[in-house]
Amino acid sequence: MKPNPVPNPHHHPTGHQRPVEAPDVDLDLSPSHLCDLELLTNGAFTPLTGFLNRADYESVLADMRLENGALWPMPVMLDIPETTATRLDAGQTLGLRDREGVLLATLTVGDIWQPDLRAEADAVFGTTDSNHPGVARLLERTHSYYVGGRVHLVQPPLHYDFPHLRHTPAELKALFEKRGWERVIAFQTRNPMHRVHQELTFRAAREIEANLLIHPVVGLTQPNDVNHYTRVRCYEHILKRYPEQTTALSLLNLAMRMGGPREALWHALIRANHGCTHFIVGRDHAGPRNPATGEGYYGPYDAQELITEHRDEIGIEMVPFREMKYLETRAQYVPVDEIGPDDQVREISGTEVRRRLSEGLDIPEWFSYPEVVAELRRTHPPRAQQGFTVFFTGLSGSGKSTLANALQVKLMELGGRQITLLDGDIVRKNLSSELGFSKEHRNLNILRIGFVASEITKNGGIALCAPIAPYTATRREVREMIEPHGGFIEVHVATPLEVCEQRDRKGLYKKARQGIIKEFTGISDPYEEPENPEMQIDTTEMHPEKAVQQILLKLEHLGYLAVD
Ligand code: PPS
Repeated sequence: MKPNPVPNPHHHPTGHQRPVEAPDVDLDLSPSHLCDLELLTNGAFTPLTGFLNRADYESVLADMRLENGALWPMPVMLDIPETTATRLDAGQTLGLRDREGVLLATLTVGDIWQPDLRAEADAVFGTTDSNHPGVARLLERTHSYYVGGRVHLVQPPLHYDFPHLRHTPAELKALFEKRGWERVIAFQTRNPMHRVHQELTFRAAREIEANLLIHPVVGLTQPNDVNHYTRVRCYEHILKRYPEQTTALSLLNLAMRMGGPREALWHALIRANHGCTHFIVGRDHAGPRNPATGEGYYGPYDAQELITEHRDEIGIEMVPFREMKYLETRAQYVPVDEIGPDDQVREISGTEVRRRLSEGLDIPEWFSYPEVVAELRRTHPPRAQQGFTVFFTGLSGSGKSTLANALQVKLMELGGRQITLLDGDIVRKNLSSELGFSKEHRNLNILRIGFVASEITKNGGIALCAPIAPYTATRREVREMIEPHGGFIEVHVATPLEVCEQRDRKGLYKKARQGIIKEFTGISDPYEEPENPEMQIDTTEMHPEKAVQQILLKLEHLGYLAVD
């Protein structure tokens, strides 16, 4: 097949470049800002014209409306560090740049303020629990200032991946028009589509006599989701399973917040802006589960209820999705309310799919099309072929380095994968030589380790990390960087402070007690104990060899060492 040499002109920077005056201040946008900016400037977030100013923000939090009364459930905010905020004044121009420094848009500075992020979390997500991914991002990864103001596009962000599947709302409307599609039902997803999704979308479209738009989110989703490259290849396969000319696929560069009902209402408005007339909303739409309890943060049908409350003003009709299940007895999927007492239901949960992929086990054809399963297997090889990171955390002198070194030798003895040891001291010498021990510097140090370990893991190697890593939020961030690429095994080396201090191998505790070393972990600086580590090891009584055996058994149990 000939490669497509001419990218879509709507995504090509040179086609749109105009000379612009140099902005007063510049800002490098984060991945989620980039998503928001794209949808703000291409019409997907109509009626917004920029990042929210303070009055709109407060009104959205309180009433899900802009100050002028327009329904808008989700704050779209530009957070900036204090160093940028103090250099900005209302009326100035802020340059919004991508990661390469390309100027994508300018913002005419309106309000600059310090938001109460906990109040925002409570209003938008109904919780301040950091196990909720939207809350975690808001409370742990948001700068302390917001700046609002109208944005002016300089050039749209450029996408090199799947340009043929990206459409602005105007392009999508034109496509529907060209194909003569008057009723279009949109299906939102952040997961691979299996047979059940194909069945339910096909049924929904047939029942309301509409054409179908598969409209997956490819911006930001949950940290552990299947990456969008793999998903899009799966969607392209499944598209061929619909009757020809009935269904289209388009990618939405949305940064999801996982805000359940508010998010679902927002999704509906976005689909209305893309020219869709109907929108499928199922159970638990955009609602994450609390990993600590396994429970959802929202009622399974809260999203449907909230949309129903606003049905008259959203400009799109919701099609509530009835859950469907596969009946062995009838060899087909049917809505749950049509299942009889003698029908034999078959089910495979998402967790079970991941288990089967990670162990290289069969996934039956009634559950997913073989070409979709093959695609998933390409990116999710069995665990025995994946990379992984063992992340030791604990006090100075707890035994992290000893265990990491011993584990390295044992793993080398087993062979098979390349191993890199990222010990606290080694890293501080090579990667982080300019850093001290303030909270900020420690976090920077850990994120660097996380970055290197995630690259190693992604490439199928083993990273053994052994820093103190005293802060829970940073350890979580590292986990989120690594888990999409392979294993992350957090080992809390829980040797008590008294024992570490008694050992005092490097004489540091003595100096810390004398005040010669400041900010010393456990003495004059905090250590937040891990809440749910994969393993906890106290080296007070345990010989390193025994401890390493336990880690090896754990790795084997998780499937990372299995021979195939
Ligand atoms: S952190 O918090 O994860 O960034 O720390 P880390 O990079 O692991 O570095 C810890 C090693 O530095 C020595 N050291 C200190 N530790 C804690 N607090 C203070 N103030 C401090 N100053 C120096 C210490 O030897 C640590 O090594 P380990 O192997 O943990 O004993």
